[in-house]
Amino acid sequence: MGYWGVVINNLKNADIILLVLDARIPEETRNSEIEKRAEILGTRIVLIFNKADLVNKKAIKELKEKHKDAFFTNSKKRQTLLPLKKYLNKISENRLKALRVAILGYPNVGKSSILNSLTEAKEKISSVSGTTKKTKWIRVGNLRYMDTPGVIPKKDSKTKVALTSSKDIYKTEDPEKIAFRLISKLRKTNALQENYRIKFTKKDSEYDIFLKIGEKKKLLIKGGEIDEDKTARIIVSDWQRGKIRV
Ligand SMILES: Nc1nc2c(ncn2[C@@H]2O[C@H](COP(=O)(O)OP(=O)(O)OP(=O)(O)O)[C@@H](O)[C@H]2O)c(=O)[nH]1
Ligand SMILES: [Mg+2]
Repeated sequence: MGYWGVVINNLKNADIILLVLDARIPEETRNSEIEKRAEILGTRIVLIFNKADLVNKKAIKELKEKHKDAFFTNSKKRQTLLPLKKYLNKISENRLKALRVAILGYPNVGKSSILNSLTEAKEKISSVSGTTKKTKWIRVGNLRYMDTPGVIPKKDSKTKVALTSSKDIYKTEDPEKIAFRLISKLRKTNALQENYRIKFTKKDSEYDIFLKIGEKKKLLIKGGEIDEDKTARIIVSDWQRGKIRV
């Protein structure tokens, strides 16, 4: 079965879908292919804004207002999963058959971490994307959870895939392009100033900001110039590994 076939199969075997998003970039980590297909099948989708610990309170508040039915989690802290657990228990309680809960989303958003925190499962988690290779079922009482490999929409560009932490930056060509895109996104927040302790103004280009980070981190090549390849990989890697809060 091809990749999309596996996804369809997972969707068909689910009574409810937990679509896990990276709360730092929720729009980029939604998946319209999955959402459309779920709508056709009539399967309920619940949005989970995971890695909420990496997002400032004001932004979380705005997201909560916009997505009243969603859940906000830090899957490393079990108690943040309690409202979701309660919600699932409630819908599963009077069912004759166990409620099948599929955990779907981009690679690396924290699907397996969520499963581990919702249950006593000990699925492998890692900052390297593509950790979960096969669909796996875990049964707890009247709930059957399905952990799934991450899904990247077919139409996604390479840059977007790297931004969503789905492709390891050390295995990517042209890391500068991805770093510039990330800087362009993050410069609207205080994330870069706070994380790298740099200062810049509206007049600075993405490239200027990029060089300031390389300089601050002393990423130099012989002759004192900034090592641009290394700087790009470090910035994107920091992002992918959750070291940059927004
Ligand atoms: N800060 C933070 N990091 C998280 C959170 N959830 C997961 N992570 C980290 O994100 C990385 C990916 O977590 P996984 O649970 O392996 O993600 P996944 O979606 O199962 O990934 P694949 O199996 O590759 O599709 C790991 O380094 C986790 O420690 C969270 O809520 N907050
Ligand atoms: Mg996984």
